[in-house]
Amino acid sequence: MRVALIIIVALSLALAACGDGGQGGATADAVAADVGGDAIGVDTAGEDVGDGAAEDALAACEPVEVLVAEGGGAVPGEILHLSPAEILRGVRYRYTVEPPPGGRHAFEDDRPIYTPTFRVTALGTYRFRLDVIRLGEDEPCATSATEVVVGPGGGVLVELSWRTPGAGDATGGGDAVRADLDLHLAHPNARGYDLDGDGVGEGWFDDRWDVYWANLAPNWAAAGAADDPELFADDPDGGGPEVIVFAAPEAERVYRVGVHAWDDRGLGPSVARVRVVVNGVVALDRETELAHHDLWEVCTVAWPSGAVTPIEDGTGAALVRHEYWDLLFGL
Ligand SMILES: [Ca+2]
Ligand SMILES: [Ca+2]
Ligand SMILES: [Ca+2]
Repeated sequence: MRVALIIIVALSLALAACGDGGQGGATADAVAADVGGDAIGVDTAGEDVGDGAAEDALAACEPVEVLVAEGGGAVPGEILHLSPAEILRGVRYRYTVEPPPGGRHAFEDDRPIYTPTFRVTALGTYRFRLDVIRLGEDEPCATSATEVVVGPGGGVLVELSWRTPGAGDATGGGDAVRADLDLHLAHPNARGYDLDGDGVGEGWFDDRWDVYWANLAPNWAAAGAADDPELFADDPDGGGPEVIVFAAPEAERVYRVGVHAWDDRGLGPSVARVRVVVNGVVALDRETELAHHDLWEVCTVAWPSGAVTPIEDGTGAALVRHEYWDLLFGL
């Protein structure tokens, strides 16, 4: 094992050194390889570490275990470091990933590399596969896989998913094109726009104090990112999930969670589902139907108590502001 790791490190350095210069020949251009389905991976592109491996056309082919330095569990936002348990001669390796719904497919570094890194952003199980492929061939001669389960971790995690019945999408699964809903998390400093005319901004779309698709990872509280929230990605046409992780909220603050129906794509209303997880425990799990441009003010989250309180409209129903956007432009 020790020898194998030294080889991996040396090889990574060698690949890094020739990554962009073109001197590396075979490795320079062959990067992300689509192997069909949703899996997109990184490939070692035929780079060979053995001496005299050219004669290894019939090299022994066997599954090579994928090692994950962080182990079998992770939290959203964590970067995983993958490596092969050993390096065989006369073959190349290809990594691919099957993420849970809403998870991204791309590795952090798409150069040919034996030791790729991958950032997990969705809750659920990621399956990493390592194909062993004989040089000059396309199909793997051996494959292994390992799984990493991503759980919510500490602090606050907010997850939005949705289904759009008008898209023939009864379950939220599959590849149907759906409406575009957006998750928001507003800081108490957020002002945004005053669209109800009461003289106080509602906070949504504040370019510094609302976390949403145009403000994915603001710097709040102290310098540095440790106390900042992050929205990992905007999903424009799937069913989500969109996930905001806020591992270390500031004390004595009350934050608000919102969902805006940005574009129904002519498919009619969607059913939005929001889950708020506080220190690993689901504190709120609610659904509300939203029409085009509706804005659902979902709940408040107080810190450090972790209290999650649904926002209601005075009759006990969810507070949904209608045409929240049209008004902004006087439409
Ligand atoms: Ca979206
Ligand atoms: Ca207002
Ligand atoms: Ca900060």
